[in-house]
Amino acid sequence: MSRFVNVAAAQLGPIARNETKKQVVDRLLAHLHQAKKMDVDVVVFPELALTTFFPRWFSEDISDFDCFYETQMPGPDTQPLFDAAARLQIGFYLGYAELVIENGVKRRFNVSILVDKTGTIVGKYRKVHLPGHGQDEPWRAFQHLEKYYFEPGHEFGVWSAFGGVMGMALCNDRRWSETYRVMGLKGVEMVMLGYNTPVHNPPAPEHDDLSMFHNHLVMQAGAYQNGTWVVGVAKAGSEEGIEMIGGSAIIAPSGEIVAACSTKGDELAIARCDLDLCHSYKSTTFNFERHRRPEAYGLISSQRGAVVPWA
Ligand code: CDT
Repeated sequence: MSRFVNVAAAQLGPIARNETKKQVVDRLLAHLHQAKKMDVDVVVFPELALTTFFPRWFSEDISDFDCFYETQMPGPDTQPLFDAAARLQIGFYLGYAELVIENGVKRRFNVSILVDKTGTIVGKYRKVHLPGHGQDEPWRAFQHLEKYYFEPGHEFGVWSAFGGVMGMALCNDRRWSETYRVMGLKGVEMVMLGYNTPVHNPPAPEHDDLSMFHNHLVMQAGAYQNGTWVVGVAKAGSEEGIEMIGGSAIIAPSGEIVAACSTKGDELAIARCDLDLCHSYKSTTFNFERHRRPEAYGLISSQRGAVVPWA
């Protein structure tokens, strides 16, 4: 049996700080139109795909940056994406910054949504693993203030869409095996994730040369170990003087990369993904019911940091 989903990894080149949301949405619409010509079912955009990666700058008053957040989805700037989805009969995953008022309190999250071919939101995910730091650290060549600009989400979900079990994650989530495993335990067949990864990591410059290797390593391992497709999509290139990795890739449940972007600009990588390929991994090597030993994994959910038992 085969259940095919045609997927596009819709990489974006840099988004300038002064680029308007309308200009960015026009770039996303160009991707949707081009993807439709190639019979794509769902287009995956990057993390924070509507703006520049603003957590690289500190502002004493957090609300100075409220212009980078969406207070409604769809909103006036993003409605054309939903209209195009319904008109073209094409779905999309979109990462953006969310600002909501809940119980009278302003809350900010780094989120993604999954939109189906009717232009309806079928799921929303709030990023769990926020990297970087929560205070101004001016010694850095540039900052990574996600812990300042966002609250963490608390759940990895899956949604029924495009004929399969779809999961969502965002950027740093892809480095953590727990991300994929929790979705794997919910039967995920395709994990969509957008990312913004600078080549240079100020606290660990010795890793810089390995940034692309690590990018693919974690996504390929997550795919194989959970028998799932993974679609990882970058915002790439030199954004406000910061070099971001590209390397957007579509990865099969075998762990193999089956399509990838080769530039640092706006580019589509497309693959015909058979969701039934997941079965051969989920029912053999990674038959969870048969082989997992949760009784040996208690620390994974009860303890955060590493503790040497005899120290
Ligand atoms: N956006 C995001 O999550 N980026 C991180 C950068 C880590 S370096 C502080 C990533 O994991 O790629």
